[in-house]
Amino acid sequence: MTNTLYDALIAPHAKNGGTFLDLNDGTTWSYAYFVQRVAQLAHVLRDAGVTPGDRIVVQAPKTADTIALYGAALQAGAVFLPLNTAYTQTEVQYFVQDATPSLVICDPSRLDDITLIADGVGVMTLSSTGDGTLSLAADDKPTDFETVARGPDDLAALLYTSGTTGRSKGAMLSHKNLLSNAVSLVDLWQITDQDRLIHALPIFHTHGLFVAMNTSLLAGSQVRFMPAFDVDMILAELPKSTMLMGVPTFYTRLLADDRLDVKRTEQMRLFISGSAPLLAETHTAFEAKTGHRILERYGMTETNMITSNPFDGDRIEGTVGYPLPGTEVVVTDNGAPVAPGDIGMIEVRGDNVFQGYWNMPEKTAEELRENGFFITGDLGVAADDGRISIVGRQKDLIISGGYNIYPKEIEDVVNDIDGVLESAVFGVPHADFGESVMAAIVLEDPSLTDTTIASQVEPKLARFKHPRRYIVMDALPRNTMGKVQKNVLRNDFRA
Ligand code: MCA
Ligand code: AMP
Repeated sequence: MTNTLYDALIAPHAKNGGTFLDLNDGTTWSYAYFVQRVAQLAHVLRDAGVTPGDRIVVQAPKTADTIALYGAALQAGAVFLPLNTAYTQTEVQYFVQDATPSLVICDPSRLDDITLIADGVGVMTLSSTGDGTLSLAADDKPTDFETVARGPDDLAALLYTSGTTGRSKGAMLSHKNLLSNAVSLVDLWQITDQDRLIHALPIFHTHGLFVAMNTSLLAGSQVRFMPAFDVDMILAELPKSTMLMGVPTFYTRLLADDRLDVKRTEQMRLFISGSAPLLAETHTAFEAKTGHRILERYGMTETNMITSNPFDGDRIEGTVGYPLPGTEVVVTDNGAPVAPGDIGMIEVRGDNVFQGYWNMPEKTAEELRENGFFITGDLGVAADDGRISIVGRQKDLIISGGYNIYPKEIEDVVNDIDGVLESAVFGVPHADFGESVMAAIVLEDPSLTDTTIASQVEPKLARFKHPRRYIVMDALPRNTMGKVQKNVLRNDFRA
């Protein structure tokens, strides 16, 4: 029985006694134990009625069992659908209705909330202390499981990414999409079983789940698995580790600490940054303090990683490097390639590119060309030698601390409030998060206050999407076509 990802990432470790996860409580999971735990959880999934191709929705804390659950979903032939733990009940309800999973897994503290919206679907719990119903059920299960056959084109995961229309779209990722990218990255970044990765990212996004965990599993490296980002903890682990993957906020926060220096980072082999633009000044300051040049790479949920600065060779600040092996990148104007040095739309094709949006054939057709090129919405420039720089975004998107925030989703919620005529949500520079969310609003009812508006937005949207400031205006700035000029708002309120 073959199963593309399971066979490459998990099965080879059945007899590997080396450490896989090094946890906060001082305990470790060997690779061999991980393989057994994956099998136990696969039994629980099957007993809960999960059949091959079924989606399982997972809004769970970052624990070793959550990673094993990802492995179990692969082994049982299911489609793993992780969700940001910050999502509210309203947000989760949309994903459950859209993806029609056969099982939902959540933190015990959310059980009542989630059961209410799960619409008859089974709900199990996974807690950070190991006493959720899923983990307890797994404890008694056999430690082997007959792997379900899955081919390269079968779906392995469904990751939601917001859209400019305000409705989140489920990106369908196949076994081949995920494996091909992991193989390229392990090769390019020269990851081996001698590496020890500091893992402080969340595991519900491409970066922390696929870029970090799939590469570690493929290479058999050790993972110092932290529940969340914490400067003290990372500084303590640097002398014992070889790699760190982070969003730019990780690096600006580390830089602000005097304990970061050459000596502390001597053992480190590679610092990787992605998910948001790394400022050239962060790159330069990091090198000055540690002697390491951060390797910046570029990717998307729909495409996995697209480009990377070289491991050997120049890591140039402000650029995202070259297309990964097997990945084609073109910079276009309406689909036609532009000359090197000219700005255009970044388009990408390769085994890494997703299968389309779940239940949204029209959206898929708009963004994924028949010739296989995916239109990223990012504007870039290719140098003569093919090195890519991102210079802007055509899509209306804010990236705050590595989380993507689509203004339309917030505007829809604000506009729904009685007494609000219209709104425009935009990003302004923020020293810690890169960008931060602001909302310009035009009121019908002048007595409406910021606090009333915020109190109506907050239960509906995850905390990181909440506008940090509301600005009341008489009218939104518009161009002659009537389109709201967000660049004007950004300029006026950047300070
Ligand atoms: C937390 N808060 C945020 C964010 N994170 N607000 C805006 N943007 C954020 N990213 C809120 C908290 O709810 C809290 O609210 C307040 O800000 C301060 O929290 P703090 O403790 O400072 O935050 P933190 O818990 O330290 O988190 C910051 C973080 C975290 C470490 C940067 O956001 C993070 O891990 N980001 C990584 C995201 C990521 O993995 N992105 C990859 C996407 P209150 O005011 O209530 O206190 S995958 C992707 O983009 C593609 C494929 C790619 O290329 O990788
Ligand atoms: P997501 O929708 O979460 O997959 O985020 C993908 C988006 O993050 C891309 O389309 C880019 O706009 C942005 N992104 C990812 N990596 C980088 C990077 N290194 N520099 C600039 N933007 C990036």
